[in-house]
Order: sequence, then C-alpha cells, then structure tokens
Amino acid sequence: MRISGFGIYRYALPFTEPLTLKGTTLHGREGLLLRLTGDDSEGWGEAAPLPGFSRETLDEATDQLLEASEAMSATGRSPSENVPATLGATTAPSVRFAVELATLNLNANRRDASALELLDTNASGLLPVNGLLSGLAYEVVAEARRMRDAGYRAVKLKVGGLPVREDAELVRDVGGVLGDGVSLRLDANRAWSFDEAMEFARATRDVHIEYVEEPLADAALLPRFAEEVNVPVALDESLVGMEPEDLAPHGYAWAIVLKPTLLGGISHTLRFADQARRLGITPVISAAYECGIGTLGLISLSVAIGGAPAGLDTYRRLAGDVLIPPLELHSPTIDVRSMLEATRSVDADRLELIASF
Ligand code: OSB
Ligand code: MG
Repeated sequence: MRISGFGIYRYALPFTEPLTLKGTTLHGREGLLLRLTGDDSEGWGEAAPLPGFSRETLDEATDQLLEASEAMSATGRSPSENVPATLGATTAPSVRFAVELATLNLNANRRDASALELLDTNASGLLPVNGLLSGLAYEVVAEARRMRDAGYRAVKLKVGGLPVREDAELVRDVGGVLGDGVSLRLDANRAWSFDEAMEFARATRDVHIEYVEEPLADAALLPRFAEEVNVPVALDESLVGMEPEDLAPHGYAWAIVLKPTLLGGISHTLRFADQARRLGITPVISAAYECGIGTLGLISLSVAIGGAPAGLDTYRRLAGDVLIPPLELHSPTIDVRSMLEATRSVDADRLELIASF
C-alpha cells in the first residue's frame, strides 16, 4: 500500500472552564488533524502544540505537517517506510505524533484492527485514569472525596502555587480523604527551591504520596532531593529534549511522565518506556489536552507500555470534541476494547480544511 492522499484540518474546541498554565490563560484548545488515506482506508492523527509547553507554534506545526504530508504522498513508499524517511531531527514533537499516529491508524484500519493490536497483541482489559484535582482548596477536597467514592485508583494534584505551608496542609487534607486505596500524585512543575521542597516533604511526611513530579526549579538537585526524602520523584519537564538513552543517570526517579505531543511521538515514547522499565522506573502516559483523536492514541499507548494509571483526565476539560460521539472518559477506568472498537466519525463541521491532496 502507498499513501494516496491526505487532508490537514484545523480545530478549535472550547474548554469547560478557562485553564491557566504557566501564567497563560487559555479558553479553549486549538490543534491540527491529519487524515491519511490509502487502500480505501483512512487514518487520523493529531498535532496540537500546547502554548507554554511546546516550542513549535501552531503555524509552524501547520507548515511542517504540510511538508511531511506532501513528502509522504509523493513517494511510492509504504506508510511504515515513509515515517522514518519523512520525520527528521528538526520535525517538531507534535508533528511527529500526528504523522506516527495517522500512519498507525491507517495500518490498523486497513487490517480491520485497532492501533493497540498493532502496538501490543495481547493487550486488553481495564485502564485506570488518574483523576485531576483542580480549583480552590475546599473544592479540591470535595473533588477528592467524589473521586475516591467513584473508584479512582489515582488522582493528581498540582502543588507549588500556594505558600509551601498551605500546599502541605491541602495535601494532608486530600491524603486524609483518599486513605490508602487511592494513590496521590503531585506535580510541582518546578516551582520550589531545594529548601522549599524539603520543607514540603517534612510537612507531608505522614501522607502517602505516590510521587511528586518535578519538585525543583533546579533539576540538577533532583538526585540529592530523592536521596534525602522519602517522597518518590517523577520526571516530566526534564524529559523534553532528552533522548531515551539519556535516561540512565536518572535511576533515582520513581516514574517518568510521557507526553507524546511534547516528547516527539509514538516511537520516541515507546523507547522511553522501554528504557524506563530497564531502569526500574514506572512509565506513565499523560495527555496535553489533546482532542479525542490524540486521546485514543494515548489510551493505546498507555496499555502497550504496561497500563499504569494514565493522565487522560484533561479530556474532561474540553466542552466538545471533533469525534461523534465523543469519548466517554468520565469514569475511573477505561474498558479498553470497547473504547477502541466503538464506531465514531469525525465531525466535519468542527474542522477547517487547511490543505488536501
Ligand atoms: O505538568 O503534567 C503537567 C498537561 C499539560 C501540560 C503539562 C502537564 C499536564 C498534565 C496532564 O498535568 C494531566 C496528567 O498528567 O494527569
Ligand atoms: Mg507534570
């Protein structure tokens, strides 16, 4: 099979509530979809650079996606030969994710399989989702109670936005509500100095914390922090720009949080997960507010790398999706097979055509 055509589309979806990330408030999500066709089949992928996190802008991603799509459909190569030939060292992470996901989905669809079956032939079952806690302190505690009662196995709370003492108090309250049955993940997004992180760790000594992502402004001090405290550390921002082979010196980490949109696609993410396993580090897949197309890809990836609770609760923040019907991601676990086998279409009314061939 060769790729016989492509379409590049732009979407804009509102958030249910404004989202503030790194000081920028977003009211919705914009991104690109890639549709590849060949052998009477199609495969969709998503490139959605996240403002404040991605280095590429949406316009840069658009140009790169167009260039890659033209290169792929101009050759007689098969999609799997095409991907390594098309993606170079300068291809932006979100664009790599779109090209690899669309190719994977195209290959799956023409064999009447799901993307997951191509990634991992034995995978099925239930995938836990880590619930995202947000809002003011009293809302966070109430939401934690709701998630505990709903059966979430893991929840995630952002810290570092309040004075350390207040953050620690909130974490103690949330930990008390969750009890032992729900694991508590924290994410400081590099907000703390070494001393602040130490103060936080001391003040939450009695709380069971699964891990804290990126506690330190100075990531070079992470090994020392991990050695001195009993709270496990996870890497997120530290992975951007890193090659999977560079993970070896980071054996002090308990988990790594893999965002294919920011890291550079599917093959890169799988290599990171493989390296992590070798080092005894748990790989966790996490979303960057992708729409349903990207999110379905992340579900398959999460299962394929071992099924740790996945950071997919960002999807709930979207007030609508390009998929009809939208994904049902309101519960603590995903029934993977029925999620991937459900019939869905892409809502043309929500898309603006940028280019096609
Ligand atoms: O810091 O982990 C982050 C989403 C977009 C950008 C950065 C982050 C996130 C998330 C995703 O927190 C949700 C999750 O990991 O559960
Ligand atoms: Mg993080």
